[in-house]
Amino acid sequence: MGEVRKIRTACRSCHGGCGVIAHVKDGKVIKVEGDPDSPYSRGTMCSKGLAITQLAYHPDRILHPMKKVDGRWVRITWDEALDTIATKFQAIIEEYGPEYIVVGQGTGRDYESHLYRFANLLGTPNVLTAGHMCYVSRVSTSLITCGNLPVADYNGGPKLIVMWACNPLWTNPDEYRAEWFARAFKQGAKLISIDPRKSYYAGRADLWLQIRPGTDAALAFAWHYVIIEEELYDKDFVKNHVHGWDAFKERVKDYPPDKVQDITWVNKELIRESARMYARTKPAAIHWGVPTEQTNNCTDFTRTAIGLMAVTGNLDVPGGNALFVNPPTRTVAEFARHKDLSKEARAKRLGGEEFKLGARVAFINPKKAWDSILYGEPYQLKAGLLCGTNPVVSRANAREAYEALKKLEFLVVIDFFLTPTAELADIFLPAGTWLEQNHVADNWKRHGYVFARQKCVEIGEAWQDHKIFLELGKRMGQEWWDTVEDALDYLLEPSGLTWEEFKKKGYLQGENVYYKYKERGFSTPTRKVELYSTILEKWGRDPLPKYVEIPESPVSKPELAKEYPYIFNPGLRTPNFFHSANRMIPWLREIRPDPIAEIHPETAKKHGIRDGQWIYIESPRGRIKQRAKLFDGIDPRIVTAEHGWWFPEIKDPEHGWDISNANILTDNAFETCDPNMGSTNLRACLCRISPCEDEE
Ligand SMILES: Nc1nc2c(c(=O)[nH]1)N[C@H]1C(S)=C(S)[C@@H](COP(=O)(O)OP(=O)(O)OC[C@H]3O[C@@H](n4cnc5c(=O)[nH]c(N)nc54)[C@H](O)[C@@H]3O)O[C@H]1N2
Ligand SMILES: Nc1nc2c(c(=O)[nH]1)N[C@H]1C(S)=C(S)[C@@H](COP(=O)(O)OP(=O)(O)OC[C@H]3O[C@@H](n4cnc5c(=O)[nH]c(N)nc54)[C@H](O)[C@@H]3O)O[C@H]1N2
Ligand code: SF4
Ligand SMILES: [Mo]
Repeated sequence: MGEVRKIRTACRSCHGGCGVIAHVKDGKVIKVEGDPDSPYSRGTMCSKGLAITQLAYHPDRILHPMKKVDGRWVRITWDEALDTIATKFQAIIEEYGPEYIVVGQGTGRDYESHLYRFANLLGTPNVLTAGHMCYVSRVSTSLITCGNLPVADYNGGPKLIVMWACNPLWTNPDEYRAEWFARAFKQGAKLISIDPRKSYYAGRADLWLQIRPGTDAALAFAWHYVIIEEELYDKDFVKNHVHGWDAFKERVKDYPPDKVQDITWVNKELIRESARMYARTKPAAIHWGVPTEQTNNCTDFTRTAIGLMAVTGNLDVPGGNALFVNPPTRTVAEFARHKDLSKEARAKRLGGEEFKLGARVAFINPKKAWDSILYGEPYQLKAGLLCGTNPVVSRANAREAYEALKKLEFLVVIDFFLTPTAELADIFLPAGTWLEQNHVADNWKRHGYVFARQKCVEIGEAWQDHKIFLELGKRMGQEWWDTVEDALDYLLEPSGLTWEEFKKKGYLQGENVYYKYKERGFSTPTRKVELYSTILEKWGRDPLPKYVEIPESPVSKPELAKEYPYIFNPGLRTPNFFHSANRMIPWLREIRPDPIAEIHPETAKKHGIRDGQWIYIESPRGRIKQRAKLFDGIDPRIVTAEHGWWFPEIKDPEHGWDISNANILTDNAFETCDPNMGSTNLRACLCRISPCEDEE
C-alpha cells in the first residue's frame, strides 16, 4: 500500500513522443512528469500531456462497451460487442462485399499499423483519415519527388530556418518538437516566417512574409524565379540530381515577383530579399506545416518547396532538410500488409481513379464517403468503424458529414468519451489512453526514432486500440497474434529486440547519415529529384507543379465576395486543446473556456464589434458563433478562427456540435480539393461577420 512506482513511457496526447515518467500509486497514475533522459523532449512536457490524469480518470469517460437500444446506450460485454460487430461485418461482406465497410481513424494515433492491417485483411480499400489533407499528403508527395520526407534538421545546425505555415511552439507537430527549433533559433539561426498571422516567432523573425492564406505555392514559385534569375542555385546539384530542370525553369517564368505580389499580398521586394536570404545562407532548412496542405494546391506546393531545397543544395545535408533513416523495425506498411490488398479491392477504392496520389498511399477523400452513403455514388457504404476521430467536428462541410454518418446503417465508434460522432454509433467501444498501452511509439514518423510506450495501469474495461483490432480481427478469421505484445515482437523483429528488451532500452535511433544520394541517388524512378514528375506524367497529370487560385476567394468568386467579403482562415490551434479533444478537461478548459475568432481592430470597428463579444460568422454553408478577439497581427481582410469546438457540458446527444464548429462553414466540394491527393480546403473560404447581440 502507498508506494509510488515510477514508470518510464511516452506521451501521446498530441502526435506524441515526449518522454514521460508516470507515478503510479495503488494502481492509479497520480501524476506524470517529463523524462529528462528522453532524447526527443529532454524533460519537457506541455499542458495536454500533463493533464492526462484528468482525462484518464474523468467521470464522463466511458469504461465499458455499449450498444444503442431504442436510442439509449446500454452496457454490454466485450464478447457481445465484438460478436455483434463481427456478425454484422460478415453479413455485409457476404451480401455486398468488404468495400461496403469504411474504416477510419484520427490523426497520428499510433495505431495505423493495426487499423490498416484490420482493413486490409478485411479486404476493404476504404480507409478514411485526416491523411488526405494532413501529413500523409506531404509524405506521399515527397515520395514521388525525392523518395522520402525532407525534415528540417535542427540538430545539424541550420544557419537559417524558413518557418512556412507552421507554429511549432503551440503544435509540436508530427516529427517536430518546439524545443528543437527554439534551441537552433537561440543559437543564432536566422528566421524567415511565412504566415498570415503574427505568431510569437513571426514577430521575432528576420523577415516576416504576411501571406494571403492558400497562396503558398505561388510564393514558392516566385522564390524559384529570383533564384534562377540571379543564378543563386547549386549548378552542380541541378545538373546531376534534378530531373526536368529545363521544363521546370519554363514553368517558373509564369511567376515573376510582381505578379506573385498581387496573388499573395507579399511585397515584391520582400519576396526578392527573402529568396536571396534563403538561397545564400547555408545550410538552410524549410520547416513547413499543415496549412500548405489543406488547399487545392497541396501537392504542388510540396513539390515546389522540395524543389527549393534541392536547387539550393539543402537536401539531405546536415542542418538543411534531412532524409532521416528510421530505426530497423517493421514499417507501418509491412505490418499492415498493404501488399495483400487485392488489385480488385484496390480498384473499388472510393475516388481512387480521381485522387490517384491519395490512393497510392491508401487514403480516401471524405466527401467520397459521404456521397457514397447519402447518394449511393458509386455504391452505398453500409457500415463504418471509426477509431479516435470526430469527423462531425473535424471534417469540412460538417453538416454533410453529420448527415452521412447518421444515415449509415451500422456504425462502431472507438473513443474515450461520447463525442457528437460517437453519439451517432450503434456500438461504442472504450479505448485505453496512452497510459494504458504497450506500443512501439512514433514508428509512423520520419524523425529517425521509436520510443517505448509502456502500460502503466488498466482502467475499467477499456482496451488499448491495438488490442481491439487484434481481437476483432481474430474473430473475423484474420491472421493476428495471441497478444498485443506478441505483435510488438513481430514489429521489432528487424532490430533484433523483443518487446521486453526494447521496453528496458526505452528508444532506438536510426543511423544518422547524409548525402545518401551521392552513392545511390534518390528513391524515385529517375533516381533524381523529380521536379518533373514521371509518376504524375504516367497518370496523365501535369508533371510540373503550378499555382491554381483558391476556388472560393475574392479573386475567383468576386460576386460572392460582395456578400461574404472576408477570407475565413479556420484552424487556429491552442496549446491546450488537440482538435476536438480536451474540452471536458477542467485544467485545460479553464485556459480557454470559449471558442475564439480573431479579427483586426479596424474590421471590428466597421461592424461595431467589441473585444470579447460573441459574433456570428457566416459562409454560404451556414452560421456559427465564436467570441471575438481583436488582434492587429492579422490582415483586416481575414478572420481567423479556432476549429474543433463542441460542448461536452451540453448533455443532449448533439452536445452543441453545430454552435461554434468552424467546419459548418468550410466547403468540401471536389473542385476545392487537391486534384491528386484529394486534400480538402480547410483554411480559406469566404465569410461575413456580425455582432451577436443576445449573448455576453
Ligand atoms: N477547419 C479546420 N478543420 C480542421 C483542421 C484545420 O486546421 N481547420 N485541422 C485538420 C487536421 S490537420 C486534422 S489532423 C483533423 C483531425 O481530425 P480528428 O483526428 O478526427 O480529430 P480529433 O478531434 O483529434 O479526434 C477526435 C477523437 O479522438 C479521440 N482520441 C484521442 N486519442 C485516442 C486514442 O488513442 N484512441 C481512441 N480510440 N480515441 C482517441 C478523442 O477523444 C477525440 O474524440 O482535423 C482537421 N480539421
Ligand atoms: N495544441 C495542438 N497541437 C496540435 C494540434 C492541435 O489541434 N492542438 N493539431 C495537430 C495536427 S493534426 C497538426 S496537422 C499540426 C498542425 O500544426 P502546424 O503545422 O503548426 O499548423 P497550424 O497551427 O494549423 O498553422 C501554423 C501556422 O500557419 C499559419 N497559416 C494559416 N494559414 C496559412 C496559409 O495559408 N499559409 C501560410 N503560410 N500560413 C498559414 C497559421 O497562422 C499558423 O501560425 O498540429 C498538431 N498539433
Ligand atoms: S507535446 Fe505532445 S507528446 Fe509532448 S507532452 Fe505535449 S501532448 Fe504530450
Ligand atoms: Mo493534422
